[in-house]
Amino acid sequence: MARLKILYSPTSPFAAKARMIAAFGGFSFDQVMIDPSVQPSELLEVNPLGKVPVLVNDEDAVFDSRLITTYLDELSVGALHGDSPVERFVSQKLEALSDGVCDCLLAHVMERRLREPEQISQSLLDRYWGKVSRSLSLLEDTVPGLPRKMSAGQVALRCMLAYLDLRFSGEWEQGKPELLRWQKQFDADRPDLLNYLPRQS
Ligand SMILES: N[C@@H](CCC(=O)N[C@@H](CS)C(=O)NCC(=O)O)C(=O)O
Repeated sequence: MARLKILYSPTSPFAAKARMIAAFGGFSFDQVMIDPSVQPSELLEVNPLGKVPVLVNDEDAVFDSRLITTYLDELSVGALHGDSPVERFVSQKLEALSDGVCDCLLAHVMERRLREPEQISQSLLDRYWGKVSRSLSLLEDTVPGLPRKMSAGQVALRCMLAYLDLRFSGEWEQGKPELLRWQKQFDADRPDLLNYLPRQS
């Protein structure tokens, strides 16, 4: 198989997830760091949406991150989401929820970053945070029941928690002992994957 290349930015939770899932699946890949805020031609040539991550092989460019997971899962004959239909559904749902939280967190960051202070909509920020907060409560109840065997969905969850730590440190952890415990266990189980977590460049 042709060598894979993943275009990423260091702070992106979606790009972190794509790289981590590729590593989790045992794929070798090259990483190309991109600054999507300047929409470089190298990015637009492979993704007209101008977003990272993009996975590139000899034949095609794959985006968005959920499709990258699906693509890598198919190449691994289903090893990333799990064997049984139930396992696969649990993993895919966890990925969908984690990605949805990242969408809200990113929108929250952008609302504050791109607008003049007097134009920032507090009701929009509250709406985004409500979605995040409800999702974290559901995950707090869910993680104790997750299997120890790691799945792509669990990798997506770990990336989402790392993005919370990066942008909302001190604002989400209260009342979340199970999530914090789960995160610690993930890090102990797979220290090799932690290099890819979103971080300030
Ligand atoms: N749903 C997409 C979201 C990707 C995304 O929003 N990427 C951000 C970085 S976190 C980006 O590239 N933004 C640049 C832009 O929107 O112009 C995915 O899962 O890949």
